[in-house]
Amino acid sequence: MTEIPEDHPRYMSLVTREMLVKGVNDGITSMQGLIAQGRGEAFDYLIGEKTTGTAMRATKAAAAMLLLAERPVISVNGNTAALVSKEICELSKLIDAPVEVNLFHRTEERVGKIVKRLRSDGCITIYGDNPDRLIPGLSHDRAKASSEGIWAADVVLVPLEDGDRCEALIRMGKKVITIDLNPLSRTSRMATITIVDNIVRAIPNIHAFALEMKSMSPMELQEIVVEFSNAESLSRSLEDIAENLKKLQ
Ligand code: PTJ
Repeated sequence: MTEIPEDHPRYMSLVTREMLVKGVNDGITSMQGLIAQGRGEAFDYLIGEKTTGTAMRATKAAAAMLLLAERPVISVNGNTAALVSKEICELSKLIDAPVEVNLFHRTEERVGKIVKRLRSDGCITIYGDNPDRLIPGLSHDRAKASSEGIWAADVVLVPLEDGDRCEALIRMGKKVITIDLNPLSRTSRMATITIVDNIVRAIPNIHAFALEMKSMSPMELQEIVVEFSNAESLSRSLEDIAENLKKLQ
């Protein structure tokens, strides 16, 4: 890993890059994952590399939806595992949600390595290495799911998701929460709740909200969810970008 000086103005962004390069070298992240990160970085730059108020409100609604869920599941791909494996395991324990490894560019070897990483980072129930169902309407390995995991879930947290699979999960009647820096992506538009933020900031924020709201009544949580509109939140995210750009002119 290249050592990044802590006083570099874009320290976090550069460290994130290094984590993904390490993910590729460790056989966890796909090469395509580096390209996906590049696109994410461009949008992160546009939103100012910080969590906006809009993203914070979406994060709060997501935490409320996860706390209300009967069978929440956290889907993990190669980028998520490289960037926030420990944080995912902490969230999984807090909200009592199993994790499922689900890859777009699936190889059994990579699934195995991600499962191993998640286990060593403290995840307890991990699905994905033995899928026994296929999500209807999806050709391709990304349709593979576990009957005890994503297949049976009512709410799925799927960071950095593929638009088609997000749509297929919604068609199955599931609620989908995604984290995607691109407010224009198909996934962002299809999801029930989109958090337009970097996954390295968003997962700890979901954890903090879930911890704070754990003692709220189902009615209070429901109110937070009902007040949230994904379409409005996405259009606010675009306004955030426009305002940030104006400041830079
Ligand atoms: O590990 P695999 O095989 O499942 O593959 C994972 C990737 C991410 C390569 C795959 O799902 C893919 O190709 O995704 P896309 O279609 O490129 O979508 C990724 C989305 O995530 C894009 O809209 C990016 O802007 C966004 N993104 C990238 N990095 C981050 C991000 N969003 C939040 N935080 C990031 N760090």
